[in-house]
Parts: sequence; C-alpha cells; structure tokens
Amino acid sequence: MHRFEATKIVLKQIGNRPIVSNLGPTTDELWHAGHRNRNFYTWGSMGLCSSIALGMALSTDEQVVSLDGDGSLLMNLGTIASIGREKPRNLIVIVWDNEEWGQTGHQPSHTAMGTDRERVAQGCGIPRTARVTTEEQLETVLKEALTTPGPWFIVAKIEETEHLPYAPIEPEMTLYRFRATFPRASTNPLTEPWLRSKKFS
Ligand SMILES: Cc1ncc(C[n+]2csc(CCOP(=O)(O)OP(=O)(O)O)c2C)c(N)n1
Ligand SMILES: [Mg+2]
Repeated sequence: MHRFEATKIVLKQIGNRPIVSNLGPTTDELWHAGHRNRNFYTWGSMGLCSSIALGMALSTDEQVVSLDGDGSLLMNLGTIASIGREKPRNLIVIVWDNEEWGQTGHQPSHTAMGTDRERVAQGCGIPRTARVTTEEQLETVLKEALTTPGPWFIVAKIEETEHLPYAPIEPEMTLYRFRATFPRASTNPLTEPWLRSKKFS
C-alpha cells in the first residue's frame, strides 16, 4: 500500500471531518490528494500531530482524524499514553508506518527493528486498535472506526515511493482556514471578542 493512495481512501470516507497531518510527505500528499479547509497541515512540529488531534478531539464533538508518521510518533510516545488515559471516543489515529524517517533520508526507524506500535497502544489502554497492510483492509477498518466509538489507533503499513512535490502550505493560513470551519470562530479568531477579552498571564 502506498501512502498517496491510502490518503485518497481516507479522504473519500471521512466527509467533512477534520484531519491533522504529520509533517513532511504525509502533509504534502494530503494536499495533493485533496486540499480542504479542514486539513490541519503541520510543518516542522515533529511528534505533535496526534497531540494536536487529541486536543481537538477533547474540544469538539466531531470525529477527528490524525494522520501520523511512525518516526514522529516515536519521538512523542507519551501522546499514545495520553490518548489511552483520556480515551476520546471521537479520535482516530492512523499511523503511516513506512518503517523509516522518510523525509530526512530514509533511515530505518524502530518499527523496522521490531517496535510494535499497535501493542504499545493496547498497553496504554486504547480500546480499538488495528494493523492494516492493504487498501481494502484500510477501507474496511476505517469504515468501522467512523461508525463506532474510539479512540482508534490504526497502524497502516506502507511502502515508501518517490515523494511528491512540497505542498504550498502556509502555517498561519492553515490555522485561519481551519478555525473558520468551526462555528465558534466563523470570523478571524484573533479579532473574536472572547479572545480579545481573555487575560493572558
Ligand atoms: C524535533 C525535530 N527533529 C527532527 C526533525 C527533522 N525531521 C523532519 S521529518 C522527519 C522524519 C519524520 O519521520 P516520519 O514521522 O516517520 O515520517 P515520514 O517522513 O517517514 O513520512 C525528521 C527527522 C524535525 N522536523 N523536528
Ligand atoms: Mg516514517
């Protein structure tokens, strides 16, 4: 299974639900597969994709999908424990596991040496986990994840191929575009009265 094709499967199934995407090829391929205002592209912030998605899931009733990477999630394994602790029923984490730090030179990651991320998730108390290796399996599991309470943790084994060109994303615009899709922030979030009156210490 290739990430680009798998990403298209995700987009086909998830309707208008928000997606948070890992830095690098995951974000680039999501943009190429289907740019939408509900794509929260991360950039540079390695390891934080599923943490951001966890925060979102705890702040909205909508289902939130995190498209993470094996190397990035390794850098922040604690977020798996936090998901297991908080158990947001509306969070679906999909880990694109190419067993390498793809963007920075294809160095083999720990999953190439035996780290089993699905068992880590199970050990952290995440109730719904899966491991998929084909597009058909991904389609089936995702269908189930979108219709049953989570949190879900899906390890999707992928084969690395040529990377697509960088997506022309601007982090600030991603934030504005994304926030504006939620009812509370239908205007510029920086000029929202409730934000302006908030005291920061
Ligand atoms: C704190 C930090 N360390 C290192 C990097 C450099 N870096 C960017 S992407 C990446 C690899 C990410 O690997 P993975 O999440 O598996 O995604 P893949 O590239 O394989 O799709 C690295 C090491 C970074 N952006 N931030
Ligand atoms: Mg990787």
